[in-house]
Amino acid sequence: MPAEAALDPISSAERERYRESGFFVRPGALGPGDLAPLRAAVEAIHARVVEAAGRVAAAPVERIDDRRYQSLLGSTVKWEWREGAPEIRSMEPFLHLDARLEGLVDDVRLAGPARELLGEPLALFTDKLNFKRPRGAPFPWHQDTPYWRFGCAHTDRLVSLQLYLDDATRENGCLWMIAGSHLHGDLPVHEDRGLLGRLYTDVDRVPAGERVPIEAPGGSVVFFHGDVVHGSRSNRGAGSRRALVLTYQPAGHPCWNREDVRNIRP
Ligand SMILES: O=C(O)CCC(=O)C(=O)O
Repeated sequence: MPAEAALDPISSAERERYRESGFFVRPGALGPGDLAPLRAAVEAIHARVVEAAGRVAAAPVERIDDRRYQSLLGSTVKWEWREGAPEIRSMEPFLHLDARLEGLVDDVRLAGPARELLGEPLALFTDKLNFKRPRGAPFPWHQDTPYWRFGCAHTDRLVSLQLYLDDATRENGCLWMIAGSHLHGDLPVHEDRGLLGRLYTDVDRVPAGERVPIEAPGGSVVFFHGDVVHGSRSNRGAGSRRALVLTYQPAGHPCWNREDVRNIRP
């Protein structure tokens, strides 16, 4: 974190947007000087994971809903949907693989607004790294809360953010949000889509809400509620659309599906 990083308190407009729509965006919250080392760090992780997958003793690839998953380097790696593609779609957790990335969790530009939204000291809940390479698959509409409910009793006290490492556009598969969808609790899902597929929201059966593409430059941060319906389309661009996803919870709780507690430094 650069020494000059300082909390920019959330405005009443941002608070209202979060309350009414379930999200707000801070364009360019991190600058180019922050992004270059972060991009290098995530590419180093990608290379290490691909290398680990090629080892004879690597954990086997498992299939859920015919998608490829693999436990590598202490992370659950989801491979790109195209059969055989040696590209990571997303992996969770990932912060333990690089100290520069791990320190980001305390950065006031990320944790500060989350702390203001929750109104209490924070701990990390979970961390995910999404690569979305060119031709990377869409992320179907979904809410995060139903996924986390297995293993968390305080899903109403979580705040997530997505930090774009690259400029995000409709073409390269920016995030989309359905404004106000967080106000309705658990929404209908596609029961016939398999084990994880049944966590995808059936948007034809949810209350109407504006579908908002979050087009924003690299370094922008989207803060969002665990119940807001969100997703992304495939990457039709020539470059990656990489992003870090962090979720915070009240201090003192262990990370999701883990035993360690990672409190945020004030
Ligand atoms: O980054 C994306 O395309 C969407 C990711 C997402 O919604 C998730 O990781 O839960």
